[in-house]
This record gives sequence, structure tokens and C-alpha cells, in this order.
Amino acid sequence: MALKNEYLKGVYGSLEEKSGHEPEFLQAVREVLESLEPVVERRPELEKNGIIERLVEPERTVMFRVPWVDDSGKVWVNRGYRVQFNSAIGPYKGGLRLHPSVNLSIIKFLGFEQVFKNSLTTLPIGGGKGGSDFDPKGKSDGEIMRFCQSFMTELCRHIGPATDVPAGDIGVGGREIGYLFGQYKRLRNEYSGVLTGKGLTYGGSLARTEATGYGLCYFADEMLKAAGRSFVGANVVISGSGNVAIYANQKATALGAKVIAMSDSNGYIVDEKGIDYKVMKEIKEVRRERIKTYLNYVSTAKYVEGCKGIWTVPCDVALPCATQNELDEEGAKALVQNGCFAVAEGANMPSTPEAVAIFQSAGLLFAPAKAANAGGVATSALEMSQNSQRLSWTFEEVDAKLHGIMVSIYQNASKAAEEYGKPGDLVAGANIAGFLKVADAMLAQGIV
Ligand code: NDP
Ligand code: 2IT
Repeated sequence: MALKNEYLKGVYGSLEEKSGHEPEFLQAVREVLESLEPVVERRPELEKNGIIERLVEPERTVMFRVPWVDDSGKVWVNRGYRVQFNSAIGPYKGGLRLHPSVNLSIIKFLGFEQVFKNSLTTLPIGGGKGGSDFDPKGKSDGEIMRFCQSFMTELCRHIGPATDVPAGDIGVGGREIGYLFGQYKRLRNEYSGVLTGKGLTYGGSLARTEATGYGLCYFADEMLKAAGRSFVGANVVISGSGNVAIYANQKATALGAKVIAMSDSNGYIVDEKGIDYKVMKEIKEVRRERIKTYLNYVSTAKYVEGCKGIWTVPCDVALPCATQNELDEEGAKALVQNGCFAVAEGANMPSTPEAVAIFQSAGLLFAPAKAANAGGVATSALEMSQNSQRLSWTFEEVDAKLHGIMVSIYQNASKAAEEYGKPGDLVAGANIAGFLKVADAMLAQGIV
């Protein structure tokens, strides 16, 4: 889609000039600006106050050296990042990603998305993201610990419970958060809620581990119900086999669906009998093995090499839960041809713009990431509340709040889509609803 509004065209054009080497960041910005056309036309004060120019420029970007020593005594250096994108509605909040593909473009796209997502949660959190090109695969616990300690030795200067509160993302789970927390506490001599996704013995929240996957299914369930559909009896394909994918499997199954395929970056498994999330948890969380080993536990499953082929498995509902741009035009066409009727994004920006256009023109129900996967960060904000109160809520309390939040995100996105002339378009609705709260807070706070 071409941008028509002159103001937005101008802002995007100059960003393209400055950030032409940041394709993922430009992709994320473009999608949001396309949605905001009717908003800036209705509200001229946004242009007068330079809201969009300010929104696409991070408040602060930190890049740093992360030296660490491997088990043989050799020294390695990785690059660390923290992009503090927008603090208009609360302290910066967003995950840390450890993956060899990490670069500034990827961290900026994730931080930009996080601003709108966090606004949609209805909770007071700004947007940020960080990480490193460190590859945790095949590293020993000692190597992971030393990397995390070195990373935090620099990061600790820039974060704090009222400033910036990181959490997990790809390659960062409970183990890594523990090492990061321990080092922050030691360096700052301070016991605080500076990270979320913590272990339950040191300030973590019940249900945070499950939250993104559960929240994704709660959101998808609302979307399906509004269209007279449901998870009951549906065949579901989930890409990825990490934190988001595992608990999406558990919740989709509990809601009556059958999860017939899951993947990792090497390949995918199919089991028409349904994939057991408990086996997947053991393989991925405890043993840290590849998905292929599922066949050693369950004889009805089949393994196919290569991860992209997962979209050719016929299904009713697809939940991409691995990484950005994993579902392209070809994958989208295969899903549509095989009769898939709904796609809900658990990963951040997993569908390419071409794939989204295919889903929308074929009339599929489509739940965009910043709305559908907001349950993880929403529960992180609930963890922050519990830490501030020095209390912990039960699993049921947190889960009930998460469910309520996902229902309101669905309602707010649907309502915004309708109000701005795009009924049923949750991409536009989520972008607009997320934007309005941030823009109003920025307007109220002056030119900062
Ligand atoms: P994990 O590290 O737990 O799992 C990541 C999964 O995605 C693994 O199965 C991994 O396979 C696969 N994957 C990662 N990179 C690639 C790649 N380049 N190509 C193919 N497959 C890949 O991460 P999460 O489950 O936490 O995160 C998954 C997605 O969800 C990400 O987009 C993340 O930003 C998003 N997200 C996460 C939230 C959270 O709370 N954790 C919250 C909201 C969104 P392999 O093991 O082979 O690398
Ligand atoms: O993309 C995301 O929303 C996350 N990785 C979770 C961030 C958080 O702060 O819990």
C-alpha cells in the first residue's frame, strides 16, 4: 500500500534516507504509518507537534561491547544493544533477545512495535528492546552465565525499576533472567523488580512463563467467537517450539483444538494425533534438544527437514510463534489454498507485508502481533505491580487478569478499526488504539 498523506509520506521518506540500512525497522514503521493516515487527517495537532517524527526516533540507543570467556579460556566479544524507544506512558519495557541474527535494525523494529503493544495492554509501560548477537546454542551453563554477567555489567547503568525493565525474548528464558538479575543485584546492591520473567523464588510472577502463549489463544478465541467460529475441533499449526509456541499449544489444546505441527529453525514435526506440549516442554526447556528428537518420544510423529514447509500442512488456524518474516507470500498462499480461516501472530512481525495482504484480501481472520502477543508483556507489568506491593498473586488471579486484558485489547482494537472506517481490520485497529494513548501522553508532556 502506498502512503497518501503528505505529512506521513514526508516523515517516512526522511526516515528511509537515514535508516535505509535498517529494513526490519522500516517495515514495522511503514505498517504503522499506513494505519495512521485517517488519524493524522482528523487530528492536525499531531503534525503541528511533530508527534510522528518524535515517535519514529528512539529516545536513546545504547550499544556496547560484551567480552566473555568460554570454557577453554578463549575470549569472545559480542555486541550488546538497548533501545529505549518511548517513555511517554511508563518506564521502558521490553525483552532482550540473544540470537546471532540480532542487529540494530532488528532491535529497533522490536522496540518500535513494543511501544504500541505496551500501550494496548492498558498498563503503564513504555517501549524498549535489547539483546545481543551472542548465540546461546550449544553453550554451557557457565558460558551463558559469564555472558549474561558481562552483558549486565554494562546494561545496569541504563536500567532500573522506574527507568527501564527488561525481560526475556528469543534465547532469553528463566535461566538467563536469573543470571542477569543476580549480577544487577550484586553491582547495584539493590533488590528490586528491575527485570521480569524472574524465577518464583526471587520475585517472579506465577503465569508469566505461560502468559504469551495463553494470551495469544485468549485473543484468538475472542476473534474467532466474534466471527461465529471457535477452537473446538480446529486443526492448528504452530511454528516455533520455544516459550510462546509451547504454551500456545497447551492453551489451544485446552480450548478444544488439536495442534498438528510445530517447528524449530531446522525443520518441523507433524502428528495428526496432536502434539503433546508436555513432551515439547521436556525437549526444549529441560533437555535443550532439537525438535527432531520428538520422534524418540512419540512414534506417530513425522519429521520434515526445513522450517518454511510447515505452512503447507493443511490447517484451520495458524499461529506463527517463531520469528520475524517467517511467513511469506508463498506460505500465506499455501495456507489460504488449504482452507485456513484464521492466523494469529505469537511472534513479532512473523508475517511479511505481502502475506498480510493475502490474508486480508482472502477474508481470513487476522490477529496482528502487537495485539495478539501482548499477554507476555502485560503479565510482566503485573509482575512489576506485585514486586512494588511486595506481594504475589495466585496463578488463577494472574491468569484471570491476563484473560481480561486480552479481551479488552481485542475490543479496543475492533472499536478503533470501526471508528476510523476500517471495520474488522485489526491491524489498523491495534495500531490506532496503541498510538492514540501514546500520542495523547506525548502531547500533554510538551516537546520532549
Ligand atoms: P524462544 O527462544 O523460546 O523460541 C524461539 C523459537 O523460534 C525456537 O523454536 C526457535 O528455533 C525459533 N526461531 C528463532 N529464530 C528463528 C529463525 N531465524 N528461523 C526459524 N526459527 C527460529 O523464543 P520465544 O518463544 O520467547 O519467542 C518467539 C517469538 O515470540 C519471537 O518473535 C519473540 O519476539 C516473540 N515474543 C515473545 C514473548 C515472550 O514473552 N517470550 C512475548 C511476545 C512476543 P531454534 O531453537 O531452532 O532457534
Ligand atoms: O516481545 C515481547 O513483548 C516480549 N518479548 C516480552 C517483553 C516483556 O517485557 O515481558
